[in-house]
Amino acid sequence: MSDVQRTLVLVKPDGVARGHVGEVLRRIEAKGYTLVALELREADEALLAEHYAEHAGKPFVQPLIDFMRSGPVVAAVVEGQRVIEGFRSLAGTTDPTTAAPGTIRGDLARDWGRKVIENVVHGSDSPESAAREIALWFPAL
Ligand code: RTP
Ligand code: MG
Repeated sequence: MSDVQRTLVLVKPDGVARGHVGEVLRRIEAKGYTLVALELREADEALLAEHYAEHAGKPFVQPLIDFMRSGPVVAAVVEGQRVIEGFRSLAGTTDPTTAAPGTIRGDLARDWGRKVIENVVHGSDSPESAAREIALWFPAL
């Protein structure tokens, strides 16, 4: 059964600063997914507080927002059959130290001993999150 989805992908400031934008997009395209929107931008506090609303109140949320404001991010909407799950699989698990080699986080990220986990990319975790996040980052879509 057809289950074409859209997901929000972010290349986080660590990924942009370390020159991994092309590599992340290359992996998305090599997998066969389609880019439907793409933008380099600086996210503000309000956008990030909304984006991370599910984490409100957790101790890492403000350090996370500060990290996400430390430089530009690349925001993309990516489309494909089961792409939400598929991109999470390409990204690897949250902690880059143990993320599997071959995944974006496993190959391109590591623990730098900082306040928040820096792991190069974000991907929406469910159809509901994807719809909410795409509306937030790309309201014209
Ligand atoms: P993401 O939302 O970025 O795709 O990552 P995720 O689903 O794998 O992880 P999530 O639990 O949603 O956490 C969002 C991001 O917050 C940072 N984080 N830091 N204890 C910590 O220092 C901590 N826990 C989470 C990470 O950047 C994580 O990706
Ligand atoms: Mg998440």
